[in-house]
Amino acid sequence: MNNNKRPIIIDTDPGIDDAVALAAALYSEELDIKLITTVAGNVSLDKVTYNTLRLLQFFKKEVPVAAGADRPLMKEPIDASNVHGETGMDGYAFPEPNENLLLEEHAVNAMYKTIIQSNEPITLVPIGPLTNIALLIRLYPEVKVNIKEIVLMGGSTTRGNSGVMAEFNIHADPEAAKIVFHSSIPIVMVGLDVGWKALVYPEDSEKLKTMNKTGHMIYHLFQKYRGGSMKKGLKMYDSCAIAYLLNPKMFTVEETYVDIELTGSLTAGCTVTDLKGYLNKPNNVTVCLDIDEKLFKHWFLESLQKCN
Ligand SMILES: [Ca+2]
Repeated sequence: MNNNKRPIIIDTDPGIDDAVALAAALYSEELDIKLITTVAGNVSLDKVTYNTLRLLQFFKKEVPVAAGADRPLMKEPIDASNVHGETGMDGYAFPEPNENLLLEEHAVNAMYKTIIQSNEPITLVPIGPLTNIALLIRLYPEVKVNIKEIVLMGGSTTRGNSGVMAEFNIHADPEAAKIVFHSSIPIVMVGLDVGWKALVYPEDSEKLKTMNKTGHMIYHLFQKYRGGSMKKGLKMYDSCAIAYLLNPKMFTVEETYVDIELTGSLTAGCTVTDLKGYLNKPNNVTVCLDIDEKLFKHWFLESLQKCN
């Protein structure tokens, strides 16, 4: 194993765009995925865990998987099967999963052990609701010293995709997001501002179809994905978090203060991003404001080219 690889834990809810992000991460020479944890989000915990195991079997990659929270901390779950299909990954006949990769322990305990035992600080990459990460911080605050940063897909500095002002992952569990954003761990928010520009068009999808086995699989998932439309571009939200890990230079970022609206009658789940300093609070987040679309597209296709 290459010791220069960056150790990460991915917390995920596959989800079609999660599946694409996992492909890019699993075949990267620069990332060492120590653990994959699952969280209820796009679809139920059982389904996202099953999907994660099916993906690993498809990729022939052996990474331990631990199932986490089956619901948000406080609110009722939001169902996103209208975006990702009934199973969360409709459109492709996957092999049966390798259940041996599934740990018996809860995701939060598995994360704790992985972080505490690591010689090098771990980067957390949540690409679903932040329930597991919030529980980890509350149950085991001692892990903070060995977390390098949290690079998360979520939030928006402008409008939402789940509520008028709320992005799905934050909206799904705003209380968890509040705990994470106030944890004092360095946070990079890779949200809708960049996800809306990380687009895959029909001509890109056609390239994937014949690229390799993974490209073929993703091509078929894309036929069922409602994160945008193929004509106007499919949004690769979760892949942006992986892109940031590997190539932060393609992003325009700003350090600022971000808080989560919990009680707004119309705006609960909004990531209130104080770019002009009205709240006079210390910066707690590095916010991605823009992405170089051409560099992203190049990185995206090149990453999937490396897959089986
Ligand atoms: Ca996701």
